[in-house]
Amino acid sequence: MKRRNFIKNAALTSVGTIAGVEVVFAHMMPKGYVPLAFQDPDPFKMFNKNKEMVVLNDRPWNIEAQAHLLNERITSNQNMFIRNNGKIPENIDVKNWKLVIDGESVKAPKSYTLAELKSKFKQYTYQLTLECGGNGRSEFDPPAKGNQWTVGAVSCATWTGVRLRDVLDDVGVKSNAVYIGYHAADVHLSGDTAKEPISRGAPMAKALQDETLLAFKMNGEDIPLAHGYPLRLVAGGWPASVSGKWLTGISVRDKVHDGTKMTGSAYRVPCEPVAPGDKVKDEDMCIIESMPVKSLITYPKTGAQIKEGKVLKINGHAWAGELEVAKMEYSIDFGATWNPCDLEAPANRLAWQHFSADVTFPQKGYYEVWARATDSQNQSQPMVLPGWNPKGYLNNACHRIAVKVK
Ligand SMILES: Nc1nc2c(c(=O)[nH]1)N[C@H]1C(S)=C(S)[C@@H](COP(=O)(O)O)O[C@H]1N2
Ligand SMILES: [Mo]
Repeated sequence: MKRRNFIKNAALTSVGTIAGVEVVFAHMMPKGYVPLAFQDPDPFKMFNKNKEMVVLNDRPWNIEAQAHLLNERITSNQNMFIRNNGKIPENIDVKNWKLVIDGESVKAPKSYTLAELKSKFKQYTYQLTLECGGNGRSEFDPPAKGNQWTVGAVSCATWTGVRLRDVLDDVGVKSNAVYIGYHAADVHLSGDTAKEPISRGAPMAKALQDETLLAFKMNGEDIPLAHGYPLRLVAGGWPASVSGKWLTGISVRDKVHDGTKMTGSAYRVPCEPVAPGDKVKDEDMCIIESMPVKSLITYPKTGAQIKEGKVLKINGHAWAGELEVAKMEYSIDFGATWNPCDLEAPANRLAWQHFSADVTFPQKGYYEVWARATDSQNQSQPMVLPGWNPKGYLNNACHRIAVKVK
């Protein structure tokens, strides 16, 4: 934030105007004073976020939750992380908003207004888990560049919209279709309108799933601006980067989509495991698809204290990309023994699942409660950091909280 204030100050002292208007008492302004008109907006107010959310970057905006903020069964806007690659679009004209479906593998391009999408196709609502591929990156050693997410780049809101499949059916897709790629209205940080900040996508099989939506509502209301108003692609269970915000286009491709952040090393991990710190060639990096099994203790907060002999109720959520979570356990002895948690079924496919347990402790002292989920293919979360990779993706290590019994 300082960087921009500095630039604006420098401009002000040389010009003596704000937005084309003379600053009459410019000579009276204390040295180093930042005029209100130039002060950075409060992101918590601007985005309607909980004050306990953590800002990782302001250019572009990247804001994460803390574990205890994610205790709600359905994530509300105020506790939902923001991950932007470019600048949020301004002056959105909803009436004239168009979604263009094009690409090598459509019979003929077609476009829809929001009103047409809403009236022409059946609407569906699903609760969908969206986790950033880089969630947990801060733990990697050697460190990986990028936003240093801890545990809070995950959400599970309800999304209402029409099925991408139904819209593609209406357009007419050729049999050589391989992939879809999205295009959006956000602006590249350079301001260059010829560049896209991000344009990712998914194979046809994912695009055609029942739960893959072109959504216009989040938790029953218009999608908040930061989360993709007025239209968003939502593909639960995959890296959230597939879920394009401010959606203006879908290209049906006859090859793997090659938009911004689909190629090189972006959202890719080594196809074969590598040693920490190894250099990996781009051609040896594979696109991340379904996210791995993971869980989060959302109650109580780490550092909780209870009286000796009392039961500690813990709860949280678990998710497993395309799969279901089959088993949830906790440990109070650093993973030596595990006890079962109660685990609920998901609200629908690709929604996270709630777990809870009554934890008792043998005596006074310091404990850690570790939580471990196992998916329907018998894959469990690792207790410590999993496979190191150059960009710091897919850290699904067990979440843990500290507890003091007094
Ligand atoms: N148009 C557009 N869509 C986007 C992004 C973006 O920068 N621009 N970021 C992606 C990434 S990397 C993530 S993790 C999610 C974040 O969604 P959220 O900000 O609604 O939580 O949006 C994805 N969709
Ligand atoms: Mo992301």
